[in-house]
This record gives sequence, structure tokens and C-alpha cells, in this order.
Amino acid sequence: MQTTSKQSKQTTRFFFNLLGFLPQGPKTIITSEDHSVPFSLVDAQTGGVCYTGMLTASPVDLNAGIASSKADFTNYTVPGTYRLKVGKDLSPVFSIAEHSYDALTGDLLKMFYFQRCGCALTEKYAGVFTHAACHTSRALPYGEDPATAKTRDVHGGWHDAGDYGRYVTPGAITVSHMLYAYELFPNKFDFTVNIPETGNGTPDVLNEARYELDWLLRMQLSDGRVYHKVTTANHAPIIMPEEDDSPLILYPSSSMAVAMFAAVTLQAARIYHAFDEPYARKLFKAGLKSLHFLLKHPEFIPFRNPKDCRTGEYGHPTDRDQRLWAGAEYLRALATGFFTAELPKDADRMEEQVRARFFGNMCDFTVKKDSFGWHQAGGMALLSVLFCPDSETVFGHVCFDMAKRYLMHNADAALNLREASSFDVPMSREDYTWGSNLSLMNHGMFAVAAHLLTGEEEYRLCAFDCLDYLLGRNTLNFSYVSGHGANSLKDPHNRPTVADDIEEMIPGFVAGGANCTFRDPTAKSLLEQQGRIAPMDCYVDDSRCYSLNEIAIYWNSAALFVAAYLM
Ligand code: 9MR
Ligand code: ZN
Repeated sequence: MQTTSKQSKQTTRFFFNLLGFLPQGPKTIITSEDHSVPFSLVDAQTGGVCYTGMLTASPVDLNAGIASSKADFTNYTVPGTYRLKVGKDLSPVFSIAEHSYDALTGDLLKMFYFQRCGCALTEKYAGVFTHAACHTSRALPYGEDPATAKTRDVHGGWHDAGDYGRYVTPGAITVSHMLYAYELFPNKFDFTVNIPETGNGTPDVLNEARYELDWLLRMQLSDGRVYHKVTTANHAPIIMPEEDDSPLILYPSSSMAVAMFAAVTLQAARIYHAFDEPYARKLFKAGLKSLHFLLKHPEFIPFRNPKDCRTGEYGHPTDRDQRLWAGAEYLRALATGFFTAELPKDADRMEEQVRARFFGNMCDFTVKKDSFGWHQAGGMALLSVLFCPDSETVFGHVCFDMAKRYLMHNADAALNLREASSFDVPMSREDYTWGSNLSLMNHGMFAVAAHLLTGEEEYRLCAFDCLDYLLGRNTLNFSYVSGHGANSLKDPHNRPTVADDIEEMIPGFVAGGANCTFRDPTAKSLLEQQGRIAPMDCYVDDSRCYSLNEIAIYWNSAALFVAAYLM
């Protein structure tokens, strides 16, 4: 092929948050320029220069796989539309605006309405994305004889992800992300998202979370155990949810499900108390029952998929962090004084047991970096302890100090990762796995928590870096949130959006993200064909790639937590 020297000239590429920047927020753009040359910020309309600086060049970092440099114009705070100029090359237009992330935050919350199971999604709330009620038949406990067994009504809750399963541990963690976001920064949640409950006097974030809590309550057995999940035996084919009429099966209880159920219902009890006291009491009683079960059964009760079940397993080799979290939420619920009437006769002994069993060993929080997930919930226990009013009295100062140390250790680990990254993203190579955007947002949640606790600006900046990456400051210049950003998620692995014949994608869905572990056949062949080697490049927007491009409730809720804080 003939090319003139003019055509073959390499132009600078620009990687940035496609939703733009907040006037008072950090503002950085990564460029493919490998030298520290001057840059300027120019007005998109007039072309006039508004700000100048020098790019900071970074050595090639293996996660990004390219040489790059960074333009930082944080000090420029005037709202408007701009382009970045390096040499003769101009970036696409971007904005600096007061409300850059408001619509994003709203859509991240509205996503849960679209995941609702057991009710029709109507035009009034769903626009064109309607469907009839789904999965309303009664469910059969696994292994029981359909002719004689007692079936159960477990309708409701959210579809977990691109599949139609409903699982207790991911459901509990998702609700808790939403409740903590509301509890820690309630002023960010004064918006509504047009759901059936809107306007009832309760913030929509709590209205939506309640839809899942009500389902969780239906999943509890009378002795405090909680079914691990309700799904069909195999994932449905790519059909609309109301067409999925395979029998629903309730899979056996696990101690993770019991503990996470207890934790989130006890947390919810204290939060909903201000809006609906009888509901709060109901939640408290349910949580107490499951906590009782945990105390009576100190042994770990694992969950493994039986041979004839192919839906998500959500197994985990320990329940220590989940029990710790349940214990913490119990002590917090007690400390409110709201539930004295509901306390059992042996409440004092129970409290003692909780303290000794769950908070023994010098409060070992066993927090690893992915600690706000369905698999590890130690991070939730940290939030519970650290943001408890009068925490040192409720938990004791040893426990509080220990929790603070764990939190800061994790938040500082995020700062170090970001320091080592040429894209300023707190992600290690190991983080580019299935659901890497949750690893990212886990770091973001630690950063937000550390900022709330210490007020130190570095942590806030780190949380912004997480959001910037999610919304386009990555080597693909791709926004992992549908409907947000010029180049954004369009073809997720999500049954309704593939089956519905509607071209447009519902806004506000977060994709799992880049994953260099090649966990599904289409991803493997596409990424290999295209020679994608750098972990940050290991992504394609293709609905067949379930290990890259599925959506999931807990990826949305973690992003909601961070976006709401920063908006
Ligand atoms: O999010 C889960 C991810 O961390 C695991 O690596 C993966 C494989 O076990 O499963 C993911 O969870 C899926 C679940 O099993 C079923 N519903 C869809 C979830 C998102 O892909
Ligand atoms: Zn359904």
C-alpha cells in the first residue's frame, strides 16, 4: 500500500474521561506522546489558549503496554468545552462542568429497576425496555420430590447479571453498597429515578434496595438458614425473562448466605427505621434469627453446585469475614437502642458470644483488597466499625484502631498501585480478571472510606482516578458504562438486551471489564486474533464474551458508591 509521508505521520492519541471533568475535581488526560513536551488547553469554540503546561512522560507500564505521558490541568477550573493540544494534534472535545456525573449516578441506580424480577416493567418507568412479569412460579427445594415437596414463593429481587439467577450473597453485598452509600453521604441521594415507589417519602436508593431486601426475606428458612440461591438448573438461552419457564430450584443454605443475610438485614433495620418502623423491626427480627443460627453453628457450611446445576456458584472457602460483618452490624443495631423490644431473653449472652467469637483474635479483619464483594466481605465489616457513631464505645478502642489500620493499609495499597501505573489507575496485573471493574471500584471504595475518615485529598484523587478509568481514561478510550460517553458499552452479555430486538442499549449498565485470563472461548479467540496483550487492552464490546462483557448488580452498586460520592 502506498502512503504519503503526510498520511503515515503518527498522531497523538488522547485517553480521558469521556464525561468530562468537574470544575473543582482533578483533570488529567493521558496522551500517547512519549516525551515531556508542552501541551495547551484550548477553547473548543474559539481555539484560544486557556492554559498551558508540560506533559509528564511515564515509562511503559506493562498493564497499559504503551509509552504515554500525562497532561494535568487540575488548576484550571473554568466551566466550558475544550480540546487538548499537543504539537499540532488536537483531542476530541470535552467539557468541564458542574454536573458532569449527575446523570451517570442516576442511571447507575436506575439499572436496578431494569433488573427487577417478578414484576412487569412498564412503559411509564422502563420506556421502550418493557417486559412482562417473569419467574413468578413457586420454587422447589433442591433434591425434593416435586409431587410431595412444599414449594415456596420466592418471587421478586433482581436478576443477578446477564443471567436470570437470583443469588443471596451477591444480592446482600449489592444492597449493602447502596445502603452504605446512602448512610455515609445521604445528601448525594436527594434525586429520584422514576420507579414505582418514587415520591413515597423515602429516597429512591432505599426504595430500590428494598425491592431486593423483600426478596431476601423470602429466601430465609424458619430456623434462620437462608437458601444460597434460586435459579433454574441451567442458565436460560438468550430469551426474554418472561419466556424462561424452566422450573425454579432453591439450592441449599450456606453459612456465607446466612451471615451475609444477617449482616445486611441488621444494617437495613437501622437505616429503614427512620422511614418505616414496622419494616425495620421485621428486618431486625429476621437478622437476629440468622445470627442465632450462626452462633449455634460455628462450623463453616460451604456451597458447591450439585452436579446437575450449571448456574453461578458463588462459593468461597471461608465465612470468617462474613461472620465478622454480621457481628458488626448486630452490635451497631443494638447500639441504636431502636430494637430493645425485639431482643431475646438471652440478649446479653448473645452479645458476649458475638464479641468473643467474631471479634476475638484482636479483631482480625482478614481484609484483602477485594473486600467489598460477594466473596469477601471484610471491607463491609470495616465500614460498619469505622463509621459507627461513638464506635470506640460500641466496639472498643482496640477493635476500632485495628479496623482503621486495615482500612488505611488497603487505601494506601491503592495509592501505591496508582503511583506505579502510567494511567494513574490503581490496578495490578492480577486485578485484570473477571469483573476487573469491581477490583477497580473496590480500590475506589477504600479510597472513599479513607477520604471520609481522614479528609486527606490524595484519597479523593485516587477515587477520581477509578472513575476516570471506568469512563474512558484507559488504553481503549472506552466507557464501561452504557449510554455514558461517546465510545461506550453497547453490546453487553445481558439476556434481555440481546433478546429484545431494540437497537439502543439501556443506559447505566457497568460491564465486567478487561480480563487477561481468557475465560470464555469468544474472548479468547477475538483477543488472540487481534493480538491484545496488555491487560488493559483485553476487552471487546461483544455480547458473546461473558467473561469480559457481562453486567452484574454488584459491579453497578460499587460504581454507584464511588460515582455518588464524587458527583
Ligand atoms: O462475578 C463472578 C466472577 O468474579 C467469577 O470469576 C465468575 C466465574 O465464577 O462468576 C462471576 O459471577 C457470575 C455468576 O457466577 C453468575 N451470574 C453472572 C455473574 C457475572 O459474570
Ligand atoms: Zn425474572
